[in-house]
Amino acid sequence: MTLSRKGPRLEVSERSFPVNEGALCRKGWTAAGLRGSRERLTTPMVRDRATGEWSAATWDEALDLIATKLSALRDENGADANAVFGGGGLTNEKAYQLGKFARVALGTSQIDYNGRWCMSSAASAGNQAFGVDRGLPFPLADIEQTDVCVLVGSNLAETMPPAARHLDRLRENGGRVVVIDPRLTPTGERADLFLQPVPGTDLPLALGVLHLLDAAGAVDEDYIAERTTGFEDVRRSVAAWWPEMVERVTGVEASQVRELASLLANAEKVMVLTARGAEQHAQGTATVLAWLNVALALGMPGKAYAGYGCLTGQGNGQGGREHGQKADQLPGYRMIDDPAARAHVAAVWGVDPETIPGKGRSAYELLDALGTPEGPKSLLVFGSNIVVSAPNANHIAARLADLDLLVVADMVMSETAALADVVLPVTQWAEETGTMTNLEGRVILRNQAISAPDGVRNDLDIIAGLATRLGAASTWSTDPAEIFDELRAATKGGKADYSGITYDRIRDEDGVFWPCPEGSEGTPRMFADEFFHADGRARFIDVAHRGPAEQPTADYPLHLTTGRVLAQYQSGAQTRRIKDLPDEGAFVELHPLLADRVGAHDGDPVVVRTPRGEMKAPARIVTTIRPDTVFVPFHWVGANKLTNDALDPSSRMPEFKVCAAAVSA
Ligand SMILES: Nc1nc2c(c(=O)[nH]1)N[C@H]1C(S)=C(S)[C@@H](COP(=O)(O)OP(=O)(O)OC[C@H]3O[C@@H](n4cnc5c(=O)[nH]c(N)nc54)[C@H](O)[C@@H]3O)O[C@H]1N2
Ligand SMILES: Nc1nc2c(c(=O)[nH]1)N[C@H]1C(S)=C(S)[C@@H](COP(=O)(O)OP(=O)(O)OC[C@H]3O[C@@H](n4cnc5c(=O)[nH]c(N)nc54)[C@H](O)[C@@H]3O)O[C@H]1N2
Ligand SMILES: [Mo]
Repeated sequence: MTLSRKGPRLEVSERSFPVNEGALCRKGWTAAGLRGSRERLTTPMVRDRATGEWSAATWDEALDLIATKLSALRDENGADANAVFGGGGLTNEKAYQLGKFARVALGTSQIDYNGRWCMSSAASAGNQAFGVDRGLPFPLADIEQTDVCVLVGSNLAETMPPAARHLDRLRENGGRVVVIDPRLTPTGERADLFLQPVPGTDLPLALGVLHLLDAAGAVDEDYIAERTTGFEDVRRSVAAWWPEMVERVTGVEASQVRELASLLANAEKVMVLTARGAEQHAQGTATVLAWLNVALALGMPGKAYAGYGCLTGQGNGQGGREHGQKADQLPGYRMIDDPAARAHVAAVWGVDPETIPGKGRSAYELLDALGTPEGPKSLLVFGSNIVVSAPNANHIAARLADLDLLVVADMVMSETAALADVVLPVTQWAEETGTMTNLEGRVILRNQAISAPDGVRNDLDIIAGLATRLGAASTWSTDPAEIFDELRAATKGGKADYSGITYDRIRDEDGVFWPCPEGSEGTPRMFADEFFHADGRARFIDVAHRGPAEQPTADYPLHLTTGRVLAQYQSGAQTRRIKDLPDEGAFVELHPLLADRVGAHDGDPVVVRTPRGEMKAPARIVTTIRPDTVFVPFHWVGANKLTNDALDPSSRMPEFKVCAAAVSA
């Protein structure tokens, strides 16, 4: 993709790049629409708490005000009084610098980011099973060469449209596609086998599939013996999961469970890919582990054109989780409670390891603590629209209101920015340079193509401006190339080792895959010889089905699930402001049988209630959804007033994908 400036308009044109072959989705083609838009913020704004009125401020005024307040809060309440919230859309350089800013300039442990709501369950499962978390341990295009590709809770035809071609080519090559989703989506329409479980039951489905594979003698005993540990416990626990029992729990017919198992048993190469449908649950990690166990039992991970992968979401969803904006991590996917990791990173930062704080609260727990006696008193937000995208959003809005200081850096007045005390206008993608790490672990470089509007600043300038005002130790470059060099040193020897990657190499090679120590060519395909645990083996982990945290009741008899539509992105902060994209508004998808029961008519408003809140939106009556389930997209304010904030015990992922609900006309 190249960008050129033709008059005042920015044009996006095709460029062949190995990952997308020049293709973009509709949102990509129209992304330049925000450039020059009246919606763009171009001056720092300060809000008067008493009157609610906004006034423009100079950058010095705004940054001085923030730094003074942060220092005062720290003096009065300790360093953890200040908190930071980042995003998986930030470049690696920004994510790195934000993590360093929190630990060094603020001295706070309280930093986390929206990736915790994205692929953290898959990350946690990958770390447990493989000893490392790289979304796809192989290039995306490998999909075309497998025999059976199982998509568990992914609607990639609408969420990664350029990638849908790989499914089409796989089928042209004679391969099969399996899609598991409570809704028959455009992705499901591409499937040879489509299974439609009750939301939150992918885990028992996997147990049932493994039961059948084992009973049929289709597990790879040699691979299990040579490359893994822990299978015997898993074998024992799947023994009870007969197809008829799976049918009772999941709503998937026993014959379909058998069909899936036989498809897998007869394939040489199997790829199991999970996405948010399977992962955004209070048992998300266990669910991914259950599917990973299926892949391991078949001997797939490490085999060419086969294995397990997570379809990571945001532009920099992968890099965003490697460089230290997560509460428990330091750069290079190092853990913050590991003394050797602390010593290494402290040396790069030029600080005493003792001064680096420990592990902080996870995203939802952090937001839940804001403004409480024990919690942070300020929050700096970079790259997230929390009040739309956090679960149980009414509660989170109330927590934000109790803060002494809320600062939001954004390019538009998002719903969260509108609640802030200070809003800082930032540059967007085409106006800045930086690296991102895509879902394949490929580090790519996004070059600045055009100059930024007058008055806006890069996040890196804001971080440096605040760090300097706070009298922080270390150095605070604003040059992405310089920060990338520091990041390389900080990641050296870590799991996500970038030390052999340079901007020049990325340019020359169309991206470089980590791990890439100095002198390495990079690693497009992982696990061919060994996994990342010390003994080189993968782990089977025995998991049991508990079911969603909130079960239907007489008052809330339905399952509510949430997700995405093609034309909108995330909280909609950017896409709802782009005129070339249809802004249809929220809707409630329900089956005709359910619509009849509650007296709903297509297009007429219905009310959805859960124990946490309610919303009203037009009904969209479709035969493609289970009759016991309703679906609401989360791009518009509303869906997250309903969602449950139950968290996964290991990833701390909220249960966005299922809760109990009632619908009325
Ligand atoms: N158009 C568009 N594309 C996007 C984004 C966007 O906002 N808009 N966001 C990006 C980001 S950050 C992400 S994380 C990805 C997400 O990409 P996906 O994971 O593909 O997107 P979702 O729509 O959240 O969920 C996928 C599917 O899960 C199904 N589902 C719901 N509950 C369950 C369940 O219990 N089990 C199973 N098996 N399926 C279930 C939903 O019906 C939905 O079709 O998309 C990325 N791409
Ligand atoms: N119910 C429900 N809720 C969900 C989900 C779901 O499936 N269902 N999915 C979850 C998932 S997977 C995700 S990833 C989250 C995403 O939800 P959010 O974290 O809210 O993500 P965005 O809407 O992308 O918000 C990014 C904000 O940052 C701004 N921004 C973009 N780039 C930059 C930048 O470089 N610097 C700065 N300072 N700002 C920038 C944008 O204008 C926008 O306001 O939502 C989660 N919430
Ligand atoms: Mo995401």
